[in-house]
Amino acid sequence: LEPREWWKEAVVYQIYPRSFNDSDGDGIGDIPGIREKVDYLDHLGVDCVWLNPVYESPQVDNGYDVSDYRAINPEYGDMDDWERLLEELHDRDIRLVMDLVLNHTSDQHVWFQRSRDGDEEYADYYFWRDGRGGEGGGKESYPNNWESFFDTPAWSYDDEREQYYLHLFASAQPDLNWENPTVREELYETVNWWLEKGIDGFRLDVINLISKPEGLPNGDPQADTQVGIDQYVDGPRVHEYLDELAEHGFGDYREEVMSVGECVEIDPETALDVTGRKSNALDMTIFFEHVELDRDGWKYSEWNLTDLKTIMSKWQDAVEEGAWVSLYHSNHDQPRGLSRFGDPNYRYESATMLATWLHGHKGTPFVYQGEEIGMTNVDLDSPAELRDVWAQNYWDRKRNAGAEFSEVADRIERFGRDNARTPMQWTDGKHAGFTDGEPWIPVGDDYEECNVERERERDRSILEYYRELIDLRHDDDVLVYGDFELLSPDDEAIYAIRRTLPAADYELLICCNFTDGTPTFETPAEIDFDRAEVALSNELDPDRNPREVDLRPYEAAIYRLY
Ligand code: TEU
Repeated sequence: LEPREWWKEAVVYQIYPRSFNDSDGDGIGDIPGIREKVDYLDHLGVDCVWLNPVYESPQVDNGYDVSDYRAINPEYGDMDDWERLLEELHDRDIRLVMDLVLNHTSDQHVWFQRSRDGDEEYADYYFWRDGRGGEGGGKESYPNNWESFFDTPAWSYDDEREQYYLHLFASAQPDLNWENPTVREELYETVNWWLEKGIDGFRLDVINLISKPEGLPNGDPQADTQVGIDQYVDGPRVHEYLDELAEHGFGDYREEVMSVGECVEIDPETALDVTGRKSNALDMTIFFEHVELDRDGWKYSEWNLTDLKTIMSKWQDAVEEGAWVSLYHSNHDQPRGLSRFGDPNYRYESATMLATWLHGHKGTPFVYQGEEIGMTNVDLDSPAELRDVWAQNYWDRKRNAGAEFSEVADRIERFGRDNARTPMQWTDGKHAGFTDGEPWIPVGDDYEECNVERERERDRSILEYYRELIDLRHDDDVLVYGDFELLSPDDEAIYAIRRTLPAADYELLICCNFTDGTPTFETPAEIDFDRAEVALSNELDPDRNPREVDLRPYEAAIYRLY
């Protein structure tokens, strides 16, 4: 067995605080609201909570624009509330991982304010550049041709400092200049400050964007995604910075904490580099290839199951070589996995199938709030319902080019980030039990049917299935540490996995029907079903001999083969 690590054995539950539970009726989720649900998390059996940013922030990007790293956003509560939450989680053996945004701050951060005011000490905290052809002018005058992740140029002009500043996300999120050693030290101190408060790790936001190449050279104008991506992703000093972060930021906490790096555009080779081969700050990466399968920016592109198999297998090979990963199909940036890879018409079957499929791989499973009750994408009635800055920018750009909303609505409904950010559906009561006030974002239409309370009343519920799946992982080393083998790679309907561990006296077979049809599962000849035991299944009659059986729509099962 490879060395045991708590974060390999754990299931992580992701909380998007703005939309989880509102305790004070202002329509915005908060930390006391999370505390009311700690027993819910305990019952579900998760081992760790990843909390999206709760720091002081003007909330242009819902907290990814931090104005004070050491204060709690007043809408969410205060530091006492946060400390109490930590304590209550720890009382139930649930760990807490904070989301650190070190690539950029808010433009309301005092560092940026001073930097824009021309304060000497802060002058180089950010990337300030003169325009190329006259100040404040059009596109031609930007310092280079880079574009942001959010559908705008990567530069904005500041009237005060009379220069452009770089932002790889919204214009209210200026990029920090990691070239400046003082900036780095400030950030490492912040990291250490949080660790001393007793947290159990970090999810590091867009951590592979922190190093920009010297001279900020132009990007390839023909790039598939935004221009500049070939320059600012995995920059030249990224490993040096990561090692420094591990040493100065994590320090003595390095071994015990979990460190998850969100790495945009990452491939398996780079994942191996950042999880130990070249630098040592990350235990695992969040990769993107599987959630980019069906899209090209805002455009839909057809996908099929064999492509998903190819991508996942490639990443499972990387895990085998040492690049541990976060396993997820949903998060706060992605449309709901159930709407995307499953079928809301088969809510129970396809939500549980996707869970089985995901947890069947090698890596640490992440459950995004609402996934465990089968929440889906939402309809968008008008641009007034848009909350996400990225979707708003996209719509602005299209509108300026003369488009009608109806021309972009489909795409935003399919891929918009607001899909994942609607309030958690607790009950069939007013606003789904999320708030007594007016929710900051509309509640999903299906809340009467899809909510925690209803799930608890059902004989077979998605919620209970998740509980059992998580429980299964807790005493199954094969599920955590077993080698991964993909079976029937060419099958377009069935995704089947075999997990083996030399030390165990059984192996696992995970079988998932990704369709609403009834395909036949032709078990590979080497698999002996004579002594198969069903560990978990979403099928009422799972004991029928799985060899050459017709699967039911979205059927999923985990078998133990002795
Ligand atoms: O996300 C980075 C990122 O790459 C996404 O914005 C991505 O481009 C988009 O969701 C399409 O998949 C992180 C955070 O998770 C996100 O919420 C923040 O908006 C962003 O960084 C900036 O901090």
